[in-house]
Amino acid sequence: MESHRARFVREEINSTTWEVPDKYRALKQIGTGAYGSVCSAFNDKTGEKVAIKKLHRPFQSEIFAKRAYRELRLLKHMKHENVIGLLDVFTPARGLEDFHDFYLVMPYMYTDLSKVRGLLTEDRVQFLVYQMLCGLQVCRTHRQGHAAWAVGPDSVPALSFPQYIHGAGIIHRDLKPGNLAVNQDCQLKILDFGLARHAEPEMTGYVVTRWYRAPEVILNWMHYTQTVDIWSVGCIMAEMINGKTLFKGKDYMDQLTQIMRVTGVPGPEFVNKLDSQEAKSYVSSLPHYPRKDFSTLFPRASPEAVDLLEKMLVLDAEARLTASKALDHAYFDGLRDPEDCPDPLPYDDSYDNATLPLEEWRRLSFKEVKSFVPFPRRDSKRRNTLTMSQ
Ligand code: N61
Repeated sequence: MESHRARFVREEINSTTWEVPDKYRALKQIGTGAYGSVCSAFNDKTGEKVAIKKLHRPFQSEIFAKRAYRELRLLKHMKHENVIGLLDVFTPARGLEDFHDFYLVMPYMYTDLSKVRGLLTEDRVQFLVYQMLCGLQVCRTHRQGHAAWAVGPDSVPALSFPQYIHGAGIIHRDLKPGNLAVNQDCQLKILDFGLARHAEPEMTGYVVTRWYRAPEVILNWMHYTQTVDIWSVGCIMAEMINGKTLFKGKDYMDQLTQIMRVTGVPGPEFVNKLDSQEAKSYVSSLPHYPRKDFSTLFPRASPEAVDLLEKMLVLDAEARLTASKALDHAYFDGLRDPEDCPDPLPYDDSYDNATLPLEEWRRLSFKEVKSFVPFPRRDSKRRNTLTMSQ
């Protein structure tokens, strides 16, 4: 079946073997973790700089294989300029028999929001938040997590990762400045580096992995929905305006305390929505706090920006704005263009919930690699007038 198989070259990079078509030159490792590593490279045929991700032994277990398959499916699906997408995917394997690795190729992104220092002007904040919301809008989701509230012996809620039950759609759950790639011209793409495990140590203590997470996610309060990502957008927008992290908790409890000092302690209508008795009793036991005045909290922000933040940073996930409602907000008047937010394509996530034998994940992944068709690139249009530098 194979007609024009590319010539592959093999190279050792930081004790990992990379086997890539010879058009990819000058590989340099730019990230690594338990789940894989990423190299920058040049595509000799097009002259463009790319990022190539190699998963670490993707078929070592059912869990790794399912994760690998999911990333491949998600990236293949994404065809919007505010979400990372795939330029190419390849495997050096000649057939299913020797298929053990695949490589994901995407546009190289020069930096991310965590590396952008200093205060951002209002037009930049507005444009960046607008792009985050357009990106999220195409990921539009109805997926829900089932969460259990677990309280440890010292009354610190323990983290128990949710298993997804879902409909169609994609929830990021880990939106933070480091997962928002930006280029010099202020163009933003949502991605998910996800190279490290987000198990206990990464989520404990004074860590960025928790500062942008919605309270219902970090504390496993309830089934959660797409608005967990809107909470993160609120935190990121607040940080861009004030130049410092809004909820820099030193542990779970401190994080929750800091959040409630801003949002206020919720009343009984909210407590009733919590799934577990422990969660209910904990929240009802808190001393009453009023909601902070957001215009005092964000003195540099315009009234529209303050109003949008007030509607995103709401403790009750059901009362938080959705991406599409947020895009309708007056803050984006003058920026809004229906072309930026095409209707999302249906995403078949029926495998996301499946338990399959390893060999089946491997077979499905092989099929996805082989059926990849590159997406015609659309030139970044209009509004290239903004830059990240002052
Ligand atoms: O971004 C991913 N994977 C990914 C994206 C998503 C959604 C945003 C669609 C939800 N889910 N997942 C799992 N992978 C990835 C990210 C960064 C990367 C390599 C792979 O490294 C670079 C990419 C571009 N430029 C520099 C580094």
